[in-house]
Amino acid sequence: MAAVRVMAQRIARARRSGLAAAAQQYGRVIGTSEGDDAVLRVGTRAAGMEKAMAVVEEEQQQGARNWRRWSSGSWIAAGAASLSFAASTMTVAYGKERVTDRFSPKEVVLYQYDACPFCNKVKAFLDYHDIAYKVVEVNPVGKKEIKWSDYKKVPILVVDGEALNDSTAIITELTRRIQGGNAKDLAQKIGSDEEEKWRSWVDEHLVHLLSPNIYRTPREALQAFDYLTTNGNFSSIERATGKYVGATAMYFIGKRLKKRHNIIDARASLYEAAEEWVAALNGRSFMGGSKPNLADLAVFGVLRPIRHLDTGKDLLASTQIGEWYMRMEDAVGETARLPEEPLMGTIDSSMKV
Ligand SMILES: N[C@@H](CCC(=O)N[C@@H](CS)C(=O)NCC(=O)O)C(=O)O
Repeated sequence: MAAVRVMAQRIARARRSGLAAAAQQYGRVIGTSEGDDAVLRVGTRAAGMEKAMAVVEEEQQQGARNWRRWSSGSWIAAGAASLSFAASTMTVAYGKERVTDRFSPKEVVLYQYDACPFCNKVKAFLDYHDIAYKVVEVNPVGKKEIKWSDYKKVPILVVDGEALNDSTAIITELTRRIQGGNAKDLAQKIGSDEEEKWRSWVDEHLVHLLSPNIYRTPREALQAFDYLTTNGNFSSIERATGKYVGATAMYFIGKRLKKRHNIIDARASLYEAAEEWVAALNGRSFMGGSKPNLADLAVFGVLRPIRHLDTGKDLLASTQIGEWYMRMEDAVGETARLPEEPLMGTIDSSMKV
């Protein structure tokens, strides 16, 4: 238990140095901004968490014991799903929908957190339409990269100097521009009723199932934070401490969010949502028919960052969503993200949709 005591002392030090507040920021990366106050409260309570850390330690040991057995089982299932998919789609190839003839901005810059589901919705849209974009990875603790913006969440998409906020609004606006519609005509219909209904379902239902799942157990919370801190923009001190402080805080927050959204069993609810989506496809390759529509891109976008976590692997192995998911991977294809280079141009933050 010495290790647990050391961990509790470290967390207490982290609390004093303001890292509990940082945990709040880490948690938002995948978890959305809901439950912020709760994250802070739980984070600052972390000093007295010997018991919780003992659970983490026990879970980690148990996890290590089960790891080989678990992961091989899950890979076999995923492998079987891919094989059956390969067999069933041998003659069908899905591809991007290129729009450069209708929409070709000079510079598109996405301010994001790499693992944020909303940012990944926007990336799925840009990748699928092959709209080249640069990425600025925002540090969730200081957010200095978006100091210029009044809007303090990500994603923010800057299109030729004009800042667009909110994933759904960004995608709607880009679609309107691709379709050549009038940007000011908000009544103009973008998609079918079905498409709009399922886009809302993603924002109002599906995203809320992510945090309770990826932070479901202490081991999964650590796995998620390992991924977040490895891929996100963090200083080395934030990276070293954030994983433990953040994972601990989010483990408890995941439980609160579960309650808030009336989720009894996080995995069961996620599986149910996946089956609901597959049922809505009703035998179609995509909700959009032979090619993805905005609902397909939204579901795919929010699931993509959890794909390689336990939640994502379980989801593909335990539900029928795998075949559609792989068709989406095919259709969305390679990323349209440009290699990094210093940013040019100016940002007009007063122009928003
Ligand atoms: N409705 C927004 C939600 C965006 C959102 O909540 N983003 C989170 C990251 S996943 C965020 O920026 N939270 C605030 C923060 O990190 O301070 C959208 O669809 O873009």
